[in-house]
Amino acid sequence: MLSTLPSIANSALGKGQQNVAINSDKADHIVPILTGNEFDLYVSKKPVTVNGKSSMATLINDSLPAPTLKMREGDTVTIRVHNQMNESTSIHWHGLLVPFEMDGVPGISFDGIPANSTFTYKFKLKQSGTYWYHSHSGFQEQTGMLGAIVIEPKGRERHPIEEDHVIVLSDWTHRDPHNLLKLLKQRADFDNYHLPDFKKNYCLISPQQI
Ligand SMILES: [Cu+2]
Repeated sequence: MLSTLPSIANSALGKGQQNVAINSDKADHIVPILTGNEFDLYVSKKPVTVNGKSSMATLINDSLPAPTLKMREGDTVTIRVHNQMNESTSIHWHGLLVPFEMDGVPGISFDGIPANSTFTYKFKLKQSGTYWYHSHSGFQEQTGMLGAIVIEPKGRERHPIEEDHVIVLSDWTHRDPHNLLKLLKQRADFDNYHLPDFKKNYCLISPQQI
């Protein structure tokens, strides 16, 4: 299975590299795929360059978006999340049926993963399919902390396929997400350039009547 991100990014960070260049006009971005039943995810804040402009991102294993996790139904998976940031973090396993204490939403069943510490998630996979995971802390998801999960069925695929591709799509803003939320609270249509234009639409239907 390949996990590709055409038209968003060109490369994950190389080891020891401090800045990752993301070019929306390059179509060769490959997101790392981690497989098995034990995973180590390292969360860090690093500067990324998107379309020539630098901003801070929240990366897992230096990848934007986060690596695709490939698992197998019926396995018990152990996922160690190493928080290398000076702020707390969390991971929500979106759509997965997990024990409540493994759900990963701070304030409900756990307190989050404190700065510079490790939390180990462990749960049995009771389902198969394609899902995603993301931070549930601060604006870390908005700054790149999200990725895909693929759980292969225990038995045979219902519809056998030769190749499986996962595409992750997300928005990117150079604006600080705290600031963006503040602006959206002041004006709900802030940054929305696609509002319906009644006059223009009506013109298309009946130009002579306007
Ligand atoms: Cu979620």
